[in-house]
Amino acid sequence: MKNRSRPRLALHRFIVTSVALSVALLAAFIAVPTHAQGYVEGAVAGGGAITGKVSFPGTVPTRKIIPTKDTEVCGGPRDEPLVQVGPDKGAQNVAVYLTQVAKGKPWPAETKPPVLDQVKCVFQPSVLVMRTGSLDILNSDPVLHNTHGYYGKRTAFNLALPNKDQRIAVDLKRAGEVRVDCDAHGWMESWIYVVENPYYATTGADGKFNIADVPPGNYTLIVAHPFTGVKQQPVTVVAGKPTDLAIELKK
Ligand SMILES: [Cu+2]
Repeated sequence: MKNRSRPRLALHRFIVTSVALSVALLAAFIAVPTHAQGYVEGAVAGGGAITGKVSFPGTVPTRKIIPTKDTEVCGGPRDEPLVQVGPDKGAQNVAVYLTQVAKGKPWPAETKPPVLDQVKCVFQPSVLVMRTGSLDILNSDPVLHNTHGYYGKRTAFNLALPNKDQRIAVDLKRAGEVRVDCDAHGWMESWIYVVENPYYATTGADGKFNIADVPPGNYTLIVAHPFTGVKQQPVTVVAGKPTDLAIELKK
């Protein structure tokens, strides 16, 4: 009997060792620093700016929102514009950012993590651009929000925030698009674009943006909005000059 049990013991040890090794390997992967690798910060010689205006021509599309609960906080039925468009057709809250930049200006000094707030059952902001790392989810309402973020179909975070002024930090570990819903209020939606380099902006109320200190060269500018999706635009930056773009948002 003893002899028979030995191979079993050996097998058992092998399994235990393998599991321990796998856990150690997994831990090594998880321990990767939260900020994206690959972008090199440094001084920019002869940098140029990318400036421009994003406009949305035509009729502003709307959707009907009919809150079915918490109406004392969330409000009543209404039509909400799907794009925030100003008087000169300028589209607000559009994310613009460069992809695949190997090196360039340093990231801005970090003070506090960005905040995704929930006010009267609406996410604020509706579009957020940030680097990988910490994001504060805040509930400014006296009702439960169940804030649920996704990279594609995969959950990035899923938080119940039952109390007013409750704040929970989450960690967005990789670049990409994160859609945020509220499982308690079906109409709530926000988009976070997690970027790999500091060349990004969101458009202001006039639709304008400015991305400064870009090293001369050819780039791809991403223009992203929840309604129109993600579009790419080639852009060439010349030393010391602004490159001005007129971008039309189209569905
Ligand atoms: Cu909610």
